[in-house]
Amino acid sequence: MNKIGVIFDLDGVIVDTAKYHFLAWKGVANHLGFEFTEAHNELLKGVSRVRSLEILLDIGKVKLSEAKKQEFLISKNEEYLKYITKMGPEEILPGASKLLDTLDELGIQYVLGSASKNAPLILRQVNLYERFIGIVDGNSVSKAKPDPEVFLIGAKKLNLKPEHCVVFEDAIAGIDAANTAHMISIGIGDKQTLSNADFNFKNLTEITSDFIKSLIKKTQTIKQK
Ligand code: B16
Ligand code: MG
Repeated sequence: MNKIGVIFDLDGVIVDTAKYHFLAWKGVANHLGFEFTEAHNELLKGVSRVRSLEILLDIGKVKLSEAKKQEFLISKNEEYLKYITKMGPEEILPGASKLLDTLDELGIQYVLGSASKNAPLILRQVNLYERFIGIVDGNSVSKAKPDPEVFLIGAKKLNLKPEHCVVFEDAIAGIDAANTAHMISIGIGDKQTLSNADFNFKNLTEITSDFIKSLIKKTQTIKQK
């Protein structure tokens, strides 16, 4: 059997931290005097912290000095950490632990590929940190998704060619990054939103051992081309 490896996004795939990002960004917006809705929050999914602030300021049509932006980036993260440090294993999204078990059984290694600088802390909070053979997070990359850097570093950690890596992602930018890296992209969430993905599932409970085995076959076909 040919070897494949898996790269998991964090927020929206393993845990739902978007709700905590929302509460923290809403606090910033309200402080600046405008409303920030859940629909606005959709625009921040998979996007880096700095880019998230730029999007939020565009929504409120607010201009800030660089020094003020830094202050808000720090205060937003402090607020976000209040929620994160209360997280526990019960917040692992349905199907995630079982999928890791399936990968373990099949001898398939996995790493994390997240935009979040808080990714190691979050994985520790939910007791999953030790299961990943590598973590690529917002601290390890110079270019954010949709740039493929985060996943290409992940492939190096897996010691695999990009064509043999499978990416689980919930954000358009992440699917685009995986596709640009020539990896197999799996969209988790709304099929229409993630129409660029090679495969689509509502959530990880739908991923079966047979599906993973079919991906192994698929990569063998790629090799024979
Ligand atoms: P932090 P992911 C992303 O996580 C979130 O989806 C995105 O909303 C957030 O802005 C980004 O991490 C940065 O997070 O402020 O903790 O560094 O989906 O790439 O796992
Ligand atoms: Mg995500």
